Amino acid sequence: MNEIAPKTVQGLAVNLEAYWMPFSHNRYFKQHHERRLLASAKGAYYTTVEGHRLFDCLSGLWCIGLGHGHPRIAAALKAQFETMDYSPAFQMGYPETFRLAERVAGMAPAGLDHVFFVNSGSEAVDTALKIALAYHRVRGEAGRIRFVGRERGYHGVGFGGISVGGMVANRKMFPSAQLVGVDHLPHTLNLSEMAFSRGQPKWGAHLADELSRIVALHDASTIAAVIVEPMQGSAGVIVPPVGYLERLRELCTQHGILLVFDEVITGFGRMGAAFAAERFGVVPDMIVFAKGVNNGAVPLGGVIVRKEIYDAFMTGPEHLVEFFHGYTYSGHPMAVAAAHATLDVLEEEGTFGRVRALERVLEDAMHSLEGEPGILDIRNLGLAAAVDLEPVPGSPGMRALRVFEHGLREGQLLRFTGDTIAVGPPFISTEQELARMVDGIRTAIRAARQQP
Ligand code: PXG
Ligand code: PLP
Repeated sequence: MNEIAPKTVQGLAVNLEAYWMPFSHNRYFKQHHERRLLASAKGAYYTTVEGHRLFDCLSGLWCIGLGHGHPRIAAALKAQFETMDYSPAFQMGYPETFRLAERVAGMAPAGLDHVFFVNSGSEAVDTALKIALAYHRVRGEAGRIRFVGRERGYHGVGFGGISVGGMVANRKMFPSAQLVGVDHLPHTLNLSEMAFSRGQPKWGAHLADELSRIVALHDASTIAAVIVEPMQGSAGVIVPPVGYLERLRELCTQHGILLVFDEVITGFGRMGAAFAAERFGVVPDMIVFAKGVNNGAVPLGGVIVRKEIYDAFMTGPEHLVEFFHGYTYSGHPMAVAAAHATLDVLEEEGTFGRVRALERVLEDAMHSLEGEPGILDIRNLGLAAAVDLEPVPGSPGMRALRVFEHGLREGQLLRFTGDTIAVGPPFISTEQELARMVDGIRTAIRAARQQP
């Protein structure tokens, strides 16, 4: 028997102790779980175990743009389970998975037309990095082994992803386990130049030229790929400066380096387009996706690659495996079914246009917080925005935690990380809901300032 002292939630037959929660303050949560245990969800709202309704200000963790419990997705999942719950991914096929690959490729910029399926953003990132290394190798450029990521980038938690990622807390425990040969571009957030920018900041395109420095240092012939989030999500909605991604593209093309866009957050509608690549008019060589592809219903991710990349692997005896990589659940039929239903709804309801219209509403509402006490910056793009708060002196992270907790009392489930509050509301949100959300944030910010 396990002797750990139980911390039972009053009135609920649940002991919180055994579950080691991901990316969470476990001890604090287990003592302060009021309004934080969720019982159910429908549309843009959760209901807590105490019966409070919470507006889902981050669409889950950026993944359920169409809202919870969408009837089309529910029906697709039920039908799929009854037809075929699982099919082996290796050396066998399921037509719906092939059809999904074609659909996803059809939404990507021209030229990106082959899709590898995985089950999460982290797996998708590691897959893209492996494809990059193997691609250069099969083409006889085995010396291209280096990667370039970016400060404050988030590329999941695989060993590859934390290596190219730029969040020190995610990296510092694992120096021995990181890929060798990774450089990081500087991040583009500079408040003295761009605080309170609406949409893309005008300053900062020159920061892409740091890639030239890295190339000059190591020589292009050693660099496999550059990976960036077109808009940095987890770091708190850091929006690319005008011209920045274009410059990265030029430099990568000039030096034969693959450009990978990690669109785990930006893909499938968040930017008011199928992909940020489309929104910014910059075409990478690979797109990493997850989350929104099937509205977060069943874990699913993937990598979209250019034909030339796929074709480079298609050599050697035809009866042999070309790429030794894949997951038990690659292209899981349940995930695929949820994706078809999601893409049907996105298309039929013209969701990307709706996001573009709501973007202006969210921008105005969020920037109306400027002038509230202790706000250092407000940023936005697509249906995403963030507010940087002045930290409580000597206690980083405390201010945003307090705003988060006051937000719960205001009926708003906010996302906080460090002293940044991020929002990415569902695509189905109404203008009134966005206004209420921002009112809730305003009240929460003021209330948090009252605490010592
Ligand atoms: N790349 C990017 C750009 C991401 O945003 C991942 C990879 C990893 O995906 P998985 O599925 O392995 O978690 C992500 C995930 C937040 C938040 O609050 C962001 C993510 C996950 C959870 C919370 O910003 N991004
Ligand atoms: N570990 C063991 C022992 C396995 O047999 C497998 C898959 O067969 C894995 C790990 C990898 O699991 P997955 O394919 O779900 O990533």
